[in-house]
Amino acid sequence: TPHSIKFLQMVLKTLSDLKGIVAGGPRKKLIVAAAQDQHSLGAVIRAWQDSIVEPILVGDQENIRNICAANNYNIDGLTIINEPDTEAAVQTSVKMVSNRQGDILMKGKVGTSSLLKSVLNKEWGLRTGNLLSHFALFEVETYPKVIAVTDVAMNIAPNLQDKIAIINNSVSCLIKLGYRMPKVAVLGAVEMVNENMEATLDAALLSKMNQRDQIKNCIIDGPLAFDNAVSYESAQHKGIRSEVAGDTDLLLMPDIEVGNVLYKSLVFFAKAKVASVILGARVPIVLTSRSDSEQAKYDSILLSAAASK
Ligand code: COD
Repeated sequence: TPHSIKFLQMVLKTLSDLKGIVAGGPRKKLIVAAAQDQHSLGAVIRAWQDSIVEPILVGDQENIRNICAANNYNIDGLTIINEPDTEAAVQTSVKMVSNRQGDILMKGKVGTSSLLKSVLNKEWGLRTGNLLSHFALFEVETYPKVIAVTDVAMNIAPNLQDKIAIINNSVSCLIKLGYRMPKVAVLGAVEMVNENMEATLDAALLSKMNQRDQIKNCIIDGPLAFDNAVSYESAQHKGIRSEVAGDTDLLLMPDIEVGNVLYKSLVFFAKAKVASVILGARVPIVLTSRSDSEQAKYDSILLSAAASK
């Protein structure tokens, strides 16, 4: 598009482009909390063999060794800190990152809320004063580039201030991935401001704040409905004049239900590939869920390595 040419926009076409961004850089120290999980171990060991991370596995050593033996993972030379108790393994992992012994934190066989509670611990957690938010990248056949989506997993019902923080976290990450002035679509059910739909009011405010440079380093437009956010044709059909419509890099979700359902429909119905990370803490956090594939966990490690630059 003319706009992209103006800013020499660099975009990711596929998730495998992430490897080009992190390969050859310094290895990141990856702390895995409760590492006794097969898919997590498979992904971590692959990223280790690719020289992208230096893992430190915290968890049930016997269990970790058994899983690796059963799957022919060669872990000679890998650091394991034996901590069979899950809660203690999480605490140890978070404290190691607090003490600057880790560049990335990853969730193993432990519940999401248990890890997040440790991360948010006021004495030894990983707070920075920023809002923490979830950032996901999807590769889907029907869109010509990777599309980022936030927040589909952490912030339940973000208010305007939270949405600004979520955009800022995401835009900083996109810039680390090589983007300049990423295009942000603030989603609603419709593209007109409707005073009964709060998402459309927030979207209009965010767009104006962006025009006035209160939110920088990106181009925000909204409200946009999903179709005109991702399709020029739909936008033209509706007569929408927008730099973002049809060329979105980042979709901002109104709340966790919309976000999570979109996430899962992309993966289950559209067979999208996904990588995700929690941003805004002292370090990026890989917090994939049990339903994510080993490939998704691997791609999420690459994304986190890029985000930790
Ligand atoms: N960023 C920074 N600080 C936060 C955040 C955040 N996103 N959320 C809470 N805090 C801080 C608060 O300021 C407070 O000091 C403390 O943490 C506790 O806050 P609560 O009581 O509002 O939070 P919790 O502990 O009840 O819940 C925090 C969760 C992140 C666990 C909660 O928001 C949550 O359950 N989110 C949804 C997670 C989920 O179920 N995802 C499903 C898809 S995988």
